[in-house]
Amino acid sequence: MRQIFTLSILLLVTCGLRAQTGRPTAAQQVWHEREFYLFLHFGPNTFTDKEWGHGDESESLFNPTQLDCEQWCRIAKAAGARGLIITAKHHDGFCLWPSAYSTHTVRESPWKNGKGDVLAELSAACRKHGLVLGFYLSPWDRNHPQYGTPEYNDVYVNTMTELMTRYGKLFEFWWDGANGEGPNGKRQVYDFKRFEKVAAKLQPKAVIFSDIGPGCRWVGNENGLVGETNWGTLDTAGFTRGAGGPPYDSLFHGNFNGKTWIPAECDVSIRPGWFYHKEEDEKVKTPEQLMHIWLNSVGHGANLLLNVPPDRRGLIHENDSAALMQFAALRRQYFGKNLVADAQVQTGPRKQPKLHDGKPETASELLWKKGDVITVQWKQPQQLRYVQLKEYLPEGNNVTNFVIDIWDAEAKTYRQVGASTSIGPRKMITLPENTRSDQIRVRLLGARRAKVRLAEIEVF
Ligand code: FUL
Repeated sequence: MRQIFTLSILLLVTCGLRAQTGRPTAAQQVWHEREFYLFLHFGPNTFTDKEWGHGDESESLFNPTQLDCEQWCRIAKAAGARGLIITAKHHDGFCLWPSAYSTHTVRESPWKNGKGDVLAELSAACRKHGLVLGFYLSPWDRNHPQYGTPEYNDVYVNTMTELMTRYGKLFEFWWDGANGEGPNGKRQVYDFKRFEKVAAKLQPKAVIFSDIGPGCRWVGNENGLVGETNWGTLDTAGFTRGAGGPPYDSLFHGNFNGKTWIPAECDVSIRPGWFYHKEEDEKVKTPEQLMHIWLNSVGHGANLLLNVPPDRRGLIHENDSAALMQFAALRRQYFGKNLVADAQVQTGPRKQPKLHDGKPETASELLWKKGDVITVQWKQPQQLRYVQLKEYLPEGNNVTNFVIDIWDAEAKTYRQVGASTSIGPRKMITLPENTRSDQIRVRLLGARRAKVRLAEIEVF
């Protein structure tokens, strides 16, 4: 009896641990598919030209003249973004919704005579345009009188509850790491354990962003770049959010032996600042700069959160919108035609239809130790520039090392044109310019285990 009891405890513990052994949860798998979404920094700073408001800004400053969340959504959609995350509250404490737990909100502003709610308008627009929605709720609050006292944790939970119960399903929730002093000169000791519980209860499918997750991790920089070697796993033991976060290297690359799946999200602004400043109108990133970011974020298996701050009108500025449209056109031009559609894909004599059916949920098992090599063969030589591989997501990252060769018809031999390490959700390899061949092959040189499951191979 006792043995059975011990055995079941052991089983429970092992199964419990398995859920923690570095594989994405169902919610994280859905999150990975979001790939690219926009960040909206908007609030009093938009009107004062600051990046970090002090919290003493008058509510009367907040008065966008043409605020139009549908314009934001139309632009996001046309840019190929799948959603939006807005600063419901930044460090200055101003709430873009009429919170019952603050007196520093849209309700106290002249916008719509205090009857407006930016978040309600945005959630309606997102629903209409088929986009997902997320909120940034800064724990640091330079306005709230209770900041720096235990009561502020109640305030934070209450505002979080408003956000998580009023505006429909959220796909992500953002906990920024900044923790400065409040209006009374005190710093807050955040009750993150409690915040996590509330989030898990109210929005169990929302992925929570922070330096240590639990849903996804900061990548250690604000340039929109993640390491070419990018493990979805992270070790959080001993680390806290903010100043006590994991070292840069861990955030940038993940931890190969990390226990928990906490994948990277790359956040970056299309302008030098996070908030709109007129003097930055000519400093919007070019489509080529955005493409560089894309290849080094999405192309390395991370999600990309690109900030496009609305201006004082409450509109996305023409220059930002133009850059986004050209960036989308560039992606269509680069990745519009997957050449694998007209190719034979095999490992040895075995055809591998699941590797190029466009469905990441179907995968082929490869025995890399037995030398399984994927070959992609065309009837005619092709101009080749990018190869993208995807592992079967429910199993996390397993490949550790692979190379790409092309058949060199003149030299009658294979020639290596690319090599990399992790794959996970995605890995895009840029081949040398003017690569031309009728055959490429992918050789797996290392993995965590003898069998790996690949979901897709794409060639552009
Ligand atoms: C940082 C904040 O301090 C910045 O103002 C901005 O919101 C950025 C995304 O996160 O930590």
